[in-house]
Amino acid sequence: MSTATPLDVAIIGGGFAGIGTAIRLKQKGISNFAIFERGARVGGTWRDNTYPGAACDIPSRLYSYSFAPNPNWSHTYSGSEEILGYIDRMVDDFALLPHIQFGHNITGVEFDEATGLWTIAAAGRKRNVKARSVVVASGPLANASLPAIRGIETYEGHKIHSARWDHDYDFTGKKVAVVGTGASGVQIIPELVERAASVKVFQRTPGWVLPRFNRKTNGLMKQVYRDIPATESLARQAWFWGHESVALGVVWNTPLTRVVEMVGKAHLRAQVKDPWLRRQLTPDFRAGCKRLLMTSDYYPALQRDNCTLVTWPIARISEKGIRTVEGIEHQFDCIVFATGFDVSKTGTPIPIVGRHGRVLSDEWSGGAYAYKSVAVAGYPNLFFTFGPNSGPGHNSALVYMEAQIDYLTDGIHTLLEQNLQTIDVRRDLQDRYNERLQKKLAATTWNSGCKSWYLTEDGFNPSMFPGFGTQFANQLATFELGDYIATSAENAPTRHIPRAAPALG
Ligand code: N01
Repeated sequence: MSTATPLDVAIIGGGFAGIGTAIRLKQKGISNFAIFERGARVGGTWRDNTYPGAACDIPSRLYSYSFAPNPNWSHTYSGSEEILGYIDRMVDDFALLPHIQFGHNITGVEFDEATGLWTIAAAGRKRNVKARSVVVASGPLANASLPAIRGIETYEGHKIHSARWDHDYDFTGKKVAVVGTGASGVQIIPELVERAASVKVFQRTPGWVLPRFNRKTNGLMKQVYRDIPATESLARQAWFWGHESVALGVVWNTPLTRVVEMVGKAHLRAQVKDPWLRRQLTPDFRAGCKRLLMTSDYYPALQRDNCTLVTWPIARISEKGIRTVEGIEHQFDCIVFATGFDVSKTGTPIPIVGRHGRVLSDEWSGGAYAYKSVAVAGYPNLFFTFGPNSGPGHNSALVYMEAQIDYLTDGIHTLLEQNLQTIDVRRDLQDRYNERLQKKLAATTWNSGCKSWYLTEDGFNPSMFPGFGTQFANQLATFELGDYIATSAENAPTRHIPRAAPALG
């Protein structure tokens, strides 16, 4: 059974991308939309990642939307709580709450050729919702991933994943292990050494660590940002161009990559005096290949008396702790897994069935691809945020997200205003776009030989955009209907404006 009147837009996910999409739709006069959120509050990755020390390593003025500026950021870089507060505030300021359906875990979307509508199904709900267009805004870092280490299920102590923090667990006096030294691990470790009796850090691959200088924004500056909004926008521009300039050394494997590495090595030398520890912490891959780690607290934390770095590979997890390959069993009260996320690079976040029963996860089995990261031929009126090849290595993900949101909401606006039944991206354009993209990726640091969550097992890169943020935004600056095959809607559903988003019963 389905609800009678179709939505104009169904947005899947109430994180940064879903909320940004909703704001832009409203600003374009589209209000017949719903956000389906599986959790009980908005915020996505910033709702889920509440581990101690969780913060963004991109300056807040740039890690926010230009259409929702915040003059009140407390520091250059903000913690997760402040970022979550910003997302909550956007919901209030743009009156989005009536559009949000919480507790709706979308289990699949399917296109119907006859009506030109998508059917959206949610777990445990008998009724489906129909929508003329869908925005998949569920994000790549939504599903926490425990590593497939032998014996992990036999461990009798406490297990915590960084993205599912247990705030009731008291670390005081505890023997703790941290597995993983990526962007999350390096933020957690400095906090845990303050609380636990001992911390052993299990490092598989040392990353490139660059210093991060966080400054408090004083009251006067906040006042200036509030009173003269142009200053806030100027500051954002300055941060943007500063990050853009880093692309030359981080995105591409160039002589400037060596300069980034020199900065990383100088930081290591300045903070770690012991040559053996320095050696253990020295990366053996090009800077930028894996995500750069921005922290000035990590190396000092590792050298605290109660902290030990373990570089022997893990053989298995036992009932009492972690056994490394040389045969030592390290015993713990608690193991913290900062081991990242289950990123769907070769499938789709939810089952997506397009024209003539085609299944997107089958088409993406060798690696995901799309046209300009947002649309896929054969799946009309459906758009992705943070879709294939939209990741930056050097700039703010929100700048990239904003460009996608503006483009796809223009597309939806065109669909509705011209009363089209479908807009389906041209396959020839999509193929040409991806051929060029993959050629360009070959010259980037991400494809220079390390293993990361950006790549599939076969080394295909469906994650990152090989260029400057400016190029990414420019390619999405105008929604060209000519790039799509459009069909008119003789019997397109009549639009109506509901008072609140429909729940799936
Ligand atoms: O996850 P990761 P993360 N045995 O996948 C190790 C964003 N983020 O949660 O490098 C032993 O990067 C793994 O080792 P290796 C950001 O986009 C942003 O830290 O694969 N170790 C690695 O050290 C980031 O890229 C912010 O050899 C194992 C770690 O676990 C993304 O989230 C802050 C293992 C996983 O690192 C993910 O970051 C935090 C095993 N079996 C996160 N399996 C900002 O500030 C995995 N590892 C914006």
